[in-house]
Amino acid sequence: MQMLRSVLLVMLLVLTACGGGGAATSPGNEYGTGGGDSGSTTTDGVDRSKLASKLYFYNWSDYIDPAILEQFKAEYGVEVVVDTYDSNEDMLAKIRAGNSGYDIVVPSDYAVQIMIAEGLAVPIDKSLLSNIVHLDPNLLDQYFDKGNVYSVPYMYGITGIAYNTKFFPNGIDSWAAIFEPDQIAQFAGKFSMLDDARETPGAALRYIGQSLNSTDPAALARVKEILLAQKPYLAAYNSSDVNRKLASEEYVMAHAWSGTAMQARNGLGDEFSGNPNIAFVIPKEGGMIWMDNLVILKDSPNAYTAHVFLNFLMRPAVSAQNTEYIGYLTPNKDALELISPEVRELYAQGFAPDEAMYQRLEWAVRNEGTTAFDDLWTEIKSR
Ligand code: SPD
Repeated sequence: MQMLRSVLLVMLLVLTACGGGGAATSPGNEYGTGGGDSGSTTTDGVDRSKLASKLYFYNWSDYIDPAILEQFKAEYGVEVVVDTYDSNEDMLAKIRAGNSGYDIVVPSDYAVQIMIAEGLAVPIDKSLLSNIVHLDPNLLDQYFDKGNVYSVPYMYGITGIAYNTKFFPNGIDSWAAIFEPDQIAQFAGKFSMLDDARETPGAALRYIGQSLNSTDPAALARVKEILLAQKPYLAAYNSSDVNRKLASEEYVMAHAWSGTAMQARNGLGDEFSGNPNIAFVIPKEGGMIWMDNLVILKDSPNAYTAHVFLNFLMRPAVSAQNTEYIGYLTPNKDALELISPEVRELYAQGFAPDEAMYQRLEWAVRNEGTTAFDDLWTEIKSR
């Protein structure tokens, strides 16, 4: 982990220049068939005759620049149809039911572990992913998919508190600001927590000095008390439009992903304008670091086309454009040099981790005991 931390730090602070460019050069392996364009393998290595006319992408909301989908369609003639979800658990429930019709999903780390264990993912054919060379090797081969047999990283980020400096002129440094009744009463109905079985109990666990992976019954009992005491003051458990509600000042703060905070700060394309008062912090007690990954489903109807799309997303110019739009952190080392100075400046202001922050970040893992979080979350939500 130390190694990963150091490399990420170097990437973000020094932004080492690496090679760029990147038209796909993959061979046209046998991999499913599609009903789309006619033609044959061209200089980019893609066999047009095997492309489907549509690709079904099940992704988190506000997590891809729509212009990238237009570029893909213009180049390959494939329409990418996007449906969205707001938690790993919602995505998994839909996929487990089978015949979802989706080709690609974007599980976080621990959810990749679940998908592999449950046989929901197909092995990636790396001979179709010539652009994988642009990914930072230190962000590959993670604990949830050793060897990247089933997944490739899409974006990573951190979870903390996004807040409006107008209402918090002295900043925020502790989870107490969002959990303690005597501090939140004045902001009743004006803040949210993530609607997420791992994130929200995880934040409360860190607040009481525990690992966010702890399933110790006494710790979870305390977490339940904290979350139930907080609930009457919450506007909502919300993982979908926190960016918009922070930007419009309907919320004064929110438990949020770093990219959500960046979108609230910078706006999101033509969808809404940003608010320069938005800041982001990982509280002193710590928060979550996570990685979202591209996975092709076992029952994907268009696996060849899915690989072509993954390879397209890994082009440095495409990844940089996407990163700039959605505000998260790219694992593409050759995209980093293309990120604007404005976004890099916000990274330096806390929207990306620095060395001190890394000391208090933790990954969520999946094991036999972590089903306790699903039970706890069901109970909290039902109260
Ligand atoms: N709006 C896109 C949000 C993606 C967040 N995924 C990470 C979840 C980690 N628990």
